[in-house]
Amino acid sequence: MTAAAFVSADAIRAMFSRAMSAVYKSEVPQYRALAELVARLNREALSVDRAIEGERRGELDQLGMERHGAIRLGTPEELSTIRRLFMIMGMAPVGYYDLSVAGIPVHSTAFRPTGEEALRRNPFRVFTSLLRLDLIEDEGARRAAAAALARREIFTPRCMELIEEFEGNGGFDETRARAFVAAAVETFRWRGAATVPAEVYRKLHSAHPLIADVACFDGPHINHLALAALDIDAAQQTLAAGEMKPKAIIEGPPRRRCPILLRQTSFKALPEPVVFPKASGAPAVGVHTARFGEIEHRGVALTSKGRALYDRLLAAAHARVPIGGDASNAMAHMEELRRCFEAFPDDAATLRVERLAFFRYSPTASGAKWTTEGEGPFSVERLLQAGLLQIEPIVYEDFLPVSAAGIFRSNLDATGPGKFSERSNRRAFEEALGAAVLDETALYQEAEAASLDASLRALGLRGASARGSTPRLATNENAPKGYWREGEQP
Ligand code: OOG
Ligand code: NI
Repeated sequence: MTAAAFVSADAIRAMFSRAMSAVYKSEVPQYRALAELVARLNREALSVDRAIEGERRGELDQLGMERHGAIRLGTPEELSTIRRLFMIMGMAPVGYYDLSVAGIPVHSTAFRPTGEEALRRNPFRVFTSLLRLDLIEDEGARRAAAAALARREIFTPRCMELIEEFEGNGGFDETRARAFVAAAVETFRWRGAATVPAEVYRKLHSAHPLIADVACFDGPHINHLALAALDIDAAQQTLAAGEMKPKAIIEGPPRRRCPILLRQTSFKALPEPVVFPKASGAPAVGVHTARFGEIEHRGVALTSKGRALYDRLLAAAHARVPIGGDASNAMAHMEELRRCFEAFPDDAATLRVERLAFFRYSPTASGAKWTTEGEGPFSVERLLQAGLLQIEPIVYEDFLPVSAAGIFRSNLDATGPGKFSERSNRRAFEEALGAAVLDETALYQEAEAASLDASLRALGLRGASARGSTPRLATNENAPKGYWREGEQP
């Protein structure tokens, strides 16, 4: 079969996310209700505020598509096969998240598309966690969990066959792509039956609720999907006023004119019936609480400097007004957060000049007509001032460990230990994965540099360097009219 007849990874990912959405809506009716609510609020936001529409033009066609989902795996083998499975959908592991510092015994990555065009076609990504039994004190629980995990096979034989076939041939035709999506969805379905007796479930649950969630079932059920809300504060208020109770606070930065990183909220996980096997007699019935629905709103990606400032301000707000166990001081916390973030510049120009955030450069309409005849010298600053070059934010496509821990915590029906002693183990994670995770900041950096490079070429300013590196600009010799002075390089 020729490469031309292969279905694209983007198309397979789109099929997969649509299939997951349909399955999850049928399994969790509250999620269907959330999707309807978010769609209505987004329509309202668009009709009252045309400016938002303009701002988000690039996002509109994917507004109703799920932005992400999350799964939790039990073994290194599961993680490495998941990497092969998501690769087929054009999703690569980006970033390492250590959640043990927040008392969650997992470490994680996000499988996601990395190209601009791929993200635009279908943004679906999967936050993927690997359980860390090494952090569990209770040896009995650790052993019971490991034994249950060793017995399970989370991929169907057909799914494994198709993964191998894909790797051998380099692609899928339409029929195989459909068969693959159907087989992949099987892995993430909900199982209403536990694989261990109720006593074992309770034992694992009391060691940590996450262990029970991962080790007592035959597969890594998708535990939530997330939709994009144009106005996440309005969505939070609407949820709070209705039947679907949201978590106490929106995770991430406060509301701003210039949104940064990622803000998230969710309705809380619901207790669902589970059947437990019994050595003799009728199976026992119990409940398990794991699955929920989430809303997200994304802003500009931050540089390492911007991210350090974000982390510092967030930590300050959490230190000054910690959210209590019952979250009764959520309002005071949000107010403190807003106050702390006054120190974070809130306009695109300052964010760019201070190198706090990443921007995409493009020539303006007048830039397109512009020639360098009789002009010069130029710098990025002057091209922006002269209205020849323009910027737009590069959207943050990743996750935030403190926020993720907050989401985990509000959806576990018990509070675990405060935190594990900080033992991040990226090496073990990457060994299990069978690959290194990509560095998210480098991806944004490259996207920014490539856009500047292409813009300078379009403006006829020669000497811009090859893609991917910081442009090295022309000197006097090879740029007769428009040129860059050494000291003015961006
Ligand atoms: C994942 C929680 C993290 C997010 O949006 O930050 C997450 C989980 O509960 O398994 O999805
Ligand atoms: Ni999430």
